[in-house]
Amino acid sequence: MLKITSAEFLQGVADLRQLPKNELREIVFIGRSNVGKSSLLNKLCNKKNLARSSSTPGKTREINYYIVNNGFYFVDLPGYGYAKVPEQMRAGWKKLIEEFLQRGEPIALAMQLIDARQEPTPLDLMMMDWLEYYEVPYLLVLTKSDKLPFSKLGKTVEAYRERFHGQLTEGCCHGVVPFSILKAEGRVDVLKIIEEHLSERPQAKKKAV
Ligand SMILES: Nc1nc2c(ncn2[C@@H]2O[C@H](COP(=O)(O)OP(=O)(O)O)[C@@H](O)[C@H]2O)c(=O)[nH]1
Ligand SMILES: [Mg+2]
Repeated sequence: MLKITSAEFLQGVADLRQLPKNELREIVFIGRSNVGKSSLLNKLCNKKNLARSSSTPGKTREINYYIVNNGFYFVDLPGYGYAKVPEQMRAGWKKLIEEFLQRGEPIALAMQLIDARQEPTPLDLMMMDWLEYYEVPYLLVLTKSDKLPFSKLGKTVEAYRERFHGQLTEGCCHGVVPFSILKAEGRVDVLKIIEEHLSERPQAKKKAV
């Protein structure tokens, strides 16, 4: 299993011209404000305050780069879905995220976070459509899984698998993993999948036969 030995904040990026010069492979974290993105990042790295759990949701409009093991990046995309964000800022957010995803190759894997207790929001579904469109492989992480009773959680995971990772869906979803910061449920699974994707070389895009 992947062992994280170092993780440091590198820089915030508000414009793609500011991307880090050293092009390393990226694990990208996506989700609405308050879904548990910072908590997941911190837990994976076993660092309490690597990613700040922001008290003002929707405030971070920058893409945050963290350098991990001096070999790859964790990339925290700005959270979405915060009601008080002005329309103009929302348009800026869309443009930034789409341009970011279009780069394709450096992205080894995206983590799409959804609260285990909730249905995907329209913005979650839009994000997943973008991931499919730009052929970005992604893992669906169901956060705050401790808040559901065990049996309900099992059913929820199954329902998500069927919908996004079933035999009939040939898309980019590479799995569904429940996660909780209490007892670090899901940490090992997530780290294993990250390792698999980092060791795969970027390939030419699949062509339909
Ligand atoms: N019970 C529980 N609470 C969580 C979990 N993950 C995050 N939270 C809480 O949810 C809130 C938002 O988390 P945060 O990581 O800041 O979300 P972000 O806005 O997506 O970065 C915080 O109060 C966290 O303590 C979890 O697995 N279980
Ligand atoms: Mg955060």
